[in-house]
Amino acid sequence: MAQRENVISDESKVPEYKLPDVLTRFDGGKVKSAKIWFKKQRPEILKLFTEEVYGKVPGIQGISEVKVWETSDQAVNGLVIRKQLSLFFKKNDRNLEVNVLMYLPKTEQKVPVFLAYNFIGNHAVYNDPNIRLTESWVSNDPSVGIINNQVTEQSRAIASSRWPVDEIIKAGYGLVTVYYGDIDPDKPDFSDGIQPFFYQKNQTEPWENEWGSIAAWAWGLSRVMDYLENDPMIDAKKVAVLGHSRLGKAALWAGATDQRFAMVISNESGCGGAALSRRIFGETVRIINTSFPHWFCDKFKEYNDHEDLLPVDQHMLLALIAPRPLYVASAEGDKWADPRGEFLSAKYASAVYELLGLEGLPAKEMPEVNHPVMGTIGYHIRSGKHDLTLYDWNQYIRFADKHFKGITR
Ligand code: GTR
Repeated sequence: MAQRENVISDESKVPEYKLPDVLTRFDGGKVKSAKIWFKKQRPEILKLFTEEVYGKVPGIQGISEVKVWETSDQAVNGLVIRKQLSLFFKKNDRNLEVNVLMYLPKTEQKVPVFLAYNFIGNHAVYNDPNIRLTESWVSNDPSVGIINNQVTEQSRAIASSRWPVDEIIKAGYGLVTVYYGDIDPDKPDFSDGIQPFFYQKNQTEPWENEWGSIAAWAWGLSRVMDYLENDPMIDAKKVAVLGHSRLGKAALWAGATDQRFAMVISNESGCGGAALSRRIFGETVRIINTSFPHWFCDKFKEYNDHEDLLPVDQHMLLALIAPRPLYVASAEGDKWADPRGEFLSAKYASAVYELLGLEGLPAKEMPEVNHPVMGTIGYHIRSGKHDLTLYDWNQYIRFADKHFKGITR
């Protein structure tokens, strides 16, 4: 667990800081047109995040094989389609299996979907005995029968409060979910998961500027997207990539690196996600790099206690999502993730949306608790603690209705 003492949790203690301006070129000029943004500024910002923060993907690896385990139209009392399949990645003697679970509304039309990683395994998201149990490494939790890093029946549906499948389906969306540890087990060791696929002889971990786990998870979301583009039931032009907390960081990086994601949703992603690093409020670069030394590229550690030296800050990550709809959410009781830093980041990213002729975030000041605002950027801070709740999902559904269906509620 990260050390939570001696961190700034009081607004008056936030030091003065100067953010890099997202529309100022690194050679000092101003970005005044969409063309310069897309041709010059955006690639430079993307490169800096790649080289200094999340790390480079070292090579290309596509899906080697797809195995569909089942497509049932009898899920949820016969009202919903459940599809389970595995994506296999193979190279030399390596084989990685990524399990995909989908719940889709019954319709002849291709459906828009939310694509999101889960934390414990697909079987934990919904009360359905037909979901395959993950065989991947999972963080131990004896209270729910996760022992020797393997899940058991006891952990079925334990995360179901985070996955309101019925509401998602009723609104006309599908849910596509994957256990994030299928791509890279969340531990400070690079002997398993996807990274070793790219090692040269005798290499045991990624090089200094190569991917940490967040970039690997983001890469995995793109590979799931490769599959979704070929699934006749899915409207691949309407895939909203969503993630909570560390998986929100991964969703943002996936959205930045892969423009096929039509919408990006960050639920309480905090440090290294939506929150501004220079505020050093709550979790800081040093703290995150110490508690989770495997999440970012090694190079990022050079900015421990030196956030001011970062050539970028997280509002510039959010700006990379433009012109696509972006939602950033915070929780009042989640100071660790710096709600105000997440709001400000969304606000400063707006400059790029506005340059592109879109409404960015329709709020200059932080909105009140439980008062969502939705332009092309959406934001809310809800009451309660660090979690992914039905309240959050209801806003994401409204946001998707607005941008995918043109419906305002
Ligand atoms: C915390 C970490 C956060 C956030 C969170 C989570 O311990 O400090 O950055 O990622 O975990 O993923 O739940």
